[in-house]
Amino acid sequence: MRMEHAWVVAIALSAATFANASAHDDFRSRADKHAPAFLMGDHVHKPGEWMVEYKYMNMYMDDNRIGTQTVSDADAIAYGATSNPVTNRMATPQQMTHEMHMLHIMRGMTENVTFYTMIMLPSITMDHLRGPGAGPMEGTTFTTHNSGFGDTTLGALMRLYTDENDDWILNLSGSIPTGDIFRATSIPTGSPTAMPYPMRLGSGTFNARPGVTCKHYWDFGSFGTQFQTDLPIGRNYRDYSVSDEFRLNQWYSHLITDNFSASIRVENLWRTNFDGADPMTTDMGISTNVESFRGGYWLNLGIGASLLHNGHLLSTEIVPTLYQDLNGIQLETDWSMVASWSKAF
Ligand SMILES: [Cu+2]
Repeated sequence: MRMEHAWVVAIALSAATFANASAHDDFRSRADKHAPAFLMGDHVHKPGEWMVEYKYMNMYMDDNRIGTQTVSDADAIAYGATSNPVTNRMATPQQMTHEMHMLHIMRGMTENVTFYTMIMLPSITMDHLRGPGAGPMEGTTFTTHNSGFGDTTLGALMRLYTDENDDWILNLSGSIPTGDIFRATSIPTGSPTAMPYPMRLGSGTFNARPGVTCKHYWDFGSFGTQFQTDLPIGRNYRDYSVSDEFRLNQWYSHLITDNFSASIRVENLWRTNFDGADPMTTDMGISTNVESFRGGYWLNLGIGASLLHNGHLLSTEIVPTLYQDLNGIQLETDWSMVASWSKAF
């Protein structure tokens, strides 16, 4: 094809897309215009339009699990005495609360390209029980806490295809390592020791975060499917890298009215173990320092609702974990919840 012809085709295609987009605004202005609250990267904005979202997430983890089996704190310490590698000699984690405040800003650049950023503020609390390695302190408990900036995500959402009822959106994004990965605490032993892996605020690496979302709208609701990854590139300055993460989601949102919807979502989540090792965690006195005890599979259910009022979108989701199969011994995830406010300008 000659160059002039290519331009004519390109202009005609973008004109067609633009015409379509204006004609099918109805479906994209209802309570189900965004995916359920936990998800991101599922929609684009009009050129020049901004969106601001505040999101609060809370993940609650209580009790340890070996593979698919929940165990007591005493059994967690006993398991660590013979596991490969040996661990939990100093202490075992008992429970963790992982809170996250997130600011999400989007801006439509063209009809089919939207830029976005996510700024994260995690707040992490973990309770522990001391083991036989703690000598006279064995059987006592302690709590550690960490909070601050997490990693920051930047990206572009590219709408590959759209018609009256459908959107296909490619998420090209990555995170930059703004979250601290090396803080010490004196709480467990009286002298400074490095925070274990799950207590750290960031990955320490640049991560690639590609994903893809397909949505289909009906008069009565919408269906979506999303594949989203989080892939650390290389190792961080502490000489390790966190899990590769793969999330596959399917959801259905049902419109009760145009301004109120209820959703059900199923998430499959896979994580690999960590690579490398922080030199400060080679003493694996606690299972949260073991790189080979980080991966696994989780099956999550999301039950959500969204309310659209005067342009404000309020969304919430309760996310029980239905099934999980964890490498080695780890804290099990019981449930998560998320609440979000967003508005487009
Ligand atoms: Cu948005």
